[in-house]
Amino acid sequence: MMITAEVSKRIQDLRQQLNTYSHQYYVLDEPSVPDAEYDRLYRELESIEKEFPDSVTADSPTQKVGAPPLASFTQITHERPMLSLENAMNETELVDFERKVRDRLKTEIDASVAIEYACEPKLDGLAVSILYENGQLVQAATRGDGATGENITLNVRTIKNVPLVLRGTDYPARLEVRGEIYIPKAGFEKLNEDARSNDGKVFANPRNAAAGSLRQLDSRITAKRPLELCAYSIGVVSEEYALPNKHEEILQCLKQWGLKINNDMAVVQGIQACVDYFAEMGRKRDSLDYDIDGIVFKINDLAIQQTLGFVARAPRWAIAAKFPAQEEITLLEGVDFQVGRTGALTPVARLKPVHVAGVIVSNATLHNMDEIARLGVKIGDAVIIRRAGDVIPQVVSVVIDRRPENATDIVMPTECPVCGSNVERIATEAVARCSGGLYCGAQRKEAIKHFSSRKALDIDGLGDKLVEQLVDAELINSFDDLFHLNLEEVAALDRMAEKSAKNLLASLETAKNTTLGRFLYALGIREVGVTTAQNLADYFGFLERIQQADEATLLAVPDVGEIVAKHILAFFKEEHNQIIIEQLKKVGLSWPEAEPASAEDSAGLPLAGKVYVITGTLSEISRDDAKQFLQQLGGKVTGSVSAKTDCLVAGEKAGSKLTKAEALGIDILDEAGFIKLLQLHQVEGF
Ligand code: 9MJ
Repeated sequence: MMITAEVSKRIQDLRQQLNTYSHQYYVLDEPSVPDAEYDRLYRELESIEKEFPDSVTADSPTQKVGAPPLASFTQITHERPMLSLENAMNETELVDFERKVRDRLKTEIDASVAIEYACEPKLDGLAVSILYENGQLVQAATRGDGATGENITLNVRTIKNVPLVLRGTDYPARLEVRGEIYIPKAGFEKLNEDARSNDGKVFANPRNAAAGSLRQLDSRITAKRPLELCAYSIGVVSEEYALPNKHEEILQCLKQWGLKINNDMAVVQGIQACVDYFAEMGRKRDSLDYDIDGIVFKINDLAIQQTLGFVARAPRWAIAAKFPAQEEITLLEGVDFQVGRTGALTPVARLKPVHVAGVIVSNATLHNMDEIARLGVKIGDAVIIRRAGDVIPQVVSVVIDRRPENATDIVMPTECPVCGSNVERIATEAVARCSGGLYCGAQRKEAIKHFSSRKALDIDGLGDKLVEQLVDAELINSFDDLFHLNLEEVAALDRMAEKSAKNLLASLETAKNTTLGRFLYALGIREVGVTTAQNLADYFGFLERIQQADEATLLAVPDVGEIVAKHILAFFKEEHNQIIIEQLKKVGLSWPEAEPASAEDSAGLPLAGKVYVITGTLSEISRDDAKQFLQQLGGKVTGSVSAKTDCLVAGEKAGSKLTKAEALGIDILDEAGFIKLLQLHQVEGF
């Protein structure tokens, strides 16, 4: 079919709009439209391109999904070699670096003039070269040995923040962008979490994950990995192009042309300021979104860089100062099994204490028995552990060569290490559980922590440590014991003054007046989260009706599927749970009970009969408030999208619920649309 000028124009507009939105989202970190709007435009472009296949160009935003697999990578010779960096292992070596620079530049820089440095966090990924010709991405290569690398063009094209077309018009006809491709911390955690639950490949660290993702012959796999590019220099540039005089200005050009540069970089005067920057970033290291292994200091003035030149394969005008390593070797001395609220037993590695990136580590998680099998780890092994940021330290791998003869297998205990009850593993689950329920001290502690938590009974002043003390001192064995505590007992506990003891007793009194939803959530029924608990409360209105409900009735409640229904039935069938509920009522826990709002009650309300789900991040309004407003207008709010859902309110970064809603053809409201809805119905404050 011939393409009309009108369609052609629409294609161009859509591509430009999508590129702009991607740039705002992935490069500037400033999303300007909800994901749903982006997706709508993307789908429109996709469908036009499907109708007019000849209109598809290599730089279309739809072409970032990967291509059929290659048989092998070809080699690319870098027009200009890609350099490595000299390392400084401590402050003295950094100061020495400047002294050597000054010695070489004696005739050019007066000793009284400070040298200016660009300080850049050193990302731990893979160095790449990306070539743009007339603004179009034409080639990408790994650094390789610095002289030749592998052609990874198809893979790099799939990376979300790598523009297929440069922005603006004032870029050189030929431009080689150099930078690091890496996986941010959150993306790495999610990648491994997904791999653990789907038997996929678990990566030891973000660097390996980035390397493994980039070196895929099938770029459609690369497209699914959370890779990012951070540009930090240029290689070849058309001769006629007049470049600025400072490294920092080149980075600003790259930014204008649509490439991400590091926002945490700084320009400072003199090596002492570099030392200070290093110390400050060292303090910030754990809280950054991405892993760094040091700081790169580069002389900012390009003329000075030129004068200094290179030695071997590293420039004389730059140096990398290294941070302490995030991975260390230590010994696995034993494995303990920790028991959680639902009885799940988690194996925890007891390690010979070792310093990792400034912190002494003596425990690491081993997740579950499948993970132990995957690692092939035994007690007595030398293991590599990794600590990055606030994430719990992980056992990354075993140093098999160092396995002692007396290394022993790790076995799941058959009895709970805390209470001695049987440990059971359901064939379909990765976890094994203690069958002791609230008889088990560990489960009791966790259950009481949950019972008193903010979204449950919200008992002010009853923190985790205090719960542990109370259980250990056998002052509380079950929920109702909390309400029998007396002042002397509480005040006698460690770190408890009389005033805080009084406050605790007062909050316990206050917490007795609760709601049915909170009470149900506080009971800790498996798979019953805040939303499901509230839905049960709204649907039944009375606790007794929930206790007596059969499976079919439970399934009618929004959000309740077969698994949840089974857990609810099993919970209320247990005699000791019935006793706990009776005891709680006896000590005075109460909540307003009322006939559930029937369709008739809300009939007059504007959203009567409509079922909403809220997902993603809302910026103007909290999710709790959003829910209340919808309910106020007669709507029902549930936690998961199904055919019963009428509308999904999708904030930023909405994930699988949005995908599902789209697949089911359910109405989707972004935040702006949601606020319009509230305005339309004259909700106060909007
Ligand atoms: C990293 N890895 O973040 C350089 N790097 O410059 C930065 N690496 C580099 N610069 C010249 N920020 C060679 C390598």
